Amino acid sequence: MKIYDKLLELAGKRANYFCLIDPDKLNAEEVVRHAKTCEENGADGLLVGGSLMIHNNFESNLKLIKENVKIPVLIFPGIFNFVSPYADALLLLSVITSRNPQMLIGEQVRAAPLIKYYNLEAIGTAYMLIESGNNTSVQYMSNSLPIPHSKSDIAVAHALAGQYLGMKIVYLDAGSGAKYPVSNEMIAAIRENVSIPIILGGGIKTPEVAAEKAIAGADFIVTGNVLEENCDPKLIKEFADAIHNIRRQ
Ligand code: 1GP
Repeated sequence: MKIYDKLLELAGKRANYFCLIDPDKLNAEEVVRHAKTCEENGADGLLVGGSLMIHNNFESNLKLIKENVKIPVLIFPGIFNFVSPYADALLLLSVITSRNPQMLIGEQVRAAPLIKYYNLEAIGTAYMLIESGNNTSVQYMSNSLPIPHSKSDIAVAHALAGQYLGMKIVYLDAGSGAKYPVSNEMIAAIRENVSIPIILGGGIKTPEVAAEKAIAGADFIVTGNVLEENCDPKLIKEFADAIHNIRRQ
């Protein structure tokens, strides 16, 4: 079964929980422990990626993660040389809120031949950056303006454009370490207008807020920062339980 079909199946049943792991911030031992702790406490999948690569350990850490968990491992390529065969799939992001051609198509063209070479499943992703109270790494690194926090109509138009262009998933991101997450109103407005699954991340710090976002219509809730310094099994379980409680049937 393709990973995308699996994601559709999961999204049809309930809201789901993804943990984001930045391989650059963890050594080999830490990355295995972190990935296993996420799986054992209810994560439905792992996103692996980040905005910078300082330690040149992306591929070795990704391989270790893949060898140690059974849940889907998806590359979340903050940097487009993050293409590797040691993943179940790759979210091929186009930053559709950007007007920087390199982020819209340039980086994808660089990545595409390698994706084919590795026969990696690529999931075309309409990546939308939403203003979140501070200038986030992704905003700075992609040289892109985010959509203003309160402009749900602009966000809906972007999500619709992504869907009509054939993208398979919307990733609504306030950016890692956002001061505040994407609003419930914006999530609900997008949910009402598009049928493809919605991944939601950026600034999710408590299980209660994660549940709110799932109720508003997000199919996959991502946490990164909140577990980065302390990969607390109890907190992961609380996130997973709160999110899984939101059923779709
Ligand atoms: C960032 O959506 C992710 O792209 C996760 O954000 O690190 O703030 O949880 P946080």
